Amino acid sequence: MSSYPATERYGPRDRGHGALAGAAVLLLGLALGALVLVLVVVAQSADEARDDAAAATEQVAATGHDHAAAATANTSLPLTSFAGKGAENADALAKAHAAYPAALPRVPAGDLVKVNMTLKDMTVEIAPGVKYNTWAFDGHGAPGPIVHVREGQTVEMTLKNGGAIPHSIDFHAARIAPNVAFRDVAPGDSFTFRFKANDPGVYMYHCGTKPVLAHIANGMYGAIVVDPAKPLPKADNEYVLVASEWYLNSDGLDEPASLSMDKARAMAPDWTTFNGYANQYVTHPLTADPGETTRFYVVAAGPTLDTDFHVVGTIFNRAWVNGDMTTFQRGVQTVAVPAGGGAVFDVKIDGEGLYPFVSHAFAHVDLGQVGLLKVGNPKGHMSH
Ligand SMILES: [Cu+2]
Repeated sequence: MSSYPATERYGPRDRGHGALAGAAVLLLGLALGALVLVLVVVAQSADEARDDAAAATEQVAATGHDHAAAATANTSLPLTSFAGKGAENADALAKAHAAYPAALPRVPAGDLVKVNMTLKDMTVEIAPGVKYNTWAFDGHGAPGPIVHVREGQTVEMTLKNGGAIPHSIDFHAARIAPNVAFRDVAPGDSFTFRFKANDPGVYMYHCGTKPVLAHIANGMYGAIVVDPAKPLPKADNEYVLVASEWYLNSDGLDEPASLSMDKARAMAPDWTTFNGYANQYVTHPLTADPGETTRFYVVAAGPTLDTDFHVVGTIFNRAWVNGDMTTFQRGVQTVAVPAGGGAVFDVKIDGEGLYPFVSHAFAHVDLGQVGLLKVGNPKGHMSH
């Protein structure tokens, strides 16, 4: 960039001295020797200026080239997308798939809630016929189990590492020194720590081992709901949705896919899901009866992208934005749930029908982050 002002500065001076020298030769021959000297100096200056400009240009070009080379090394652009590439018998596979149970489990009794998770490396399906090699909390795949406690309870977390490399668990619901509690656990080891759930909300938990992008992208995340001591208004149905995206190095149809770090860095997912499997609640809708209040606890696990939560055909009666359970907003259409964040939503739907819930950043719907709330027993189908 510095070459541009240098060229502007030296260019006009070069021309100015050249014209002056010509006039001097014609009108004042006596000064010829001195002017020749001036011309030599000016010419040298011009040469130096050109050299400087050329050097600067080379430097810019070289730097630009380095950036391009680095970008290529990191992302291997253009990336091959496997978006939407399911098996030929996708419909039958989708029907056969057992949907992740989204219903919020009960709060265990007592002051101390013991949570045990064993990490496993395992192959799961993330879309019909699409297999993926995950690092999974508690042998289920992604997301890990839903943890549900009440404000004031103590969580005792035991993490057993049955995987091949070190892992850890970071609870966003905890106020605790991460270097102690969220430390890496070596393969074959287990580690126990406690924290008191003093802050109501809906939170993400995830593996915090470096590179965190890879550990989350490989499925190491889940939701913990901390009920407030003073309960929220009654809801008839309570569902937990963990939104995330998947970055594949192959289509996963013949052989399981693994993580494409290039795509994860480029934020170019092949699939995005609620509870780890594309469109699973379209095939297996969540349910409610007409007139009931349905509560969604939504966590955006990322690893990188937000989820703009919206229920088609209704408006949130209550939205506890950012999972802040001290206050809610009314009459809200769409709420951004940031990667690493959570929020709670109530909808009271009187009319029978199929109500899609989506991330209204619609690329996510296209990639699989959509489901249906089936209210009553409606006739017909939604094409979402
Ligand atoms: Cu991990």
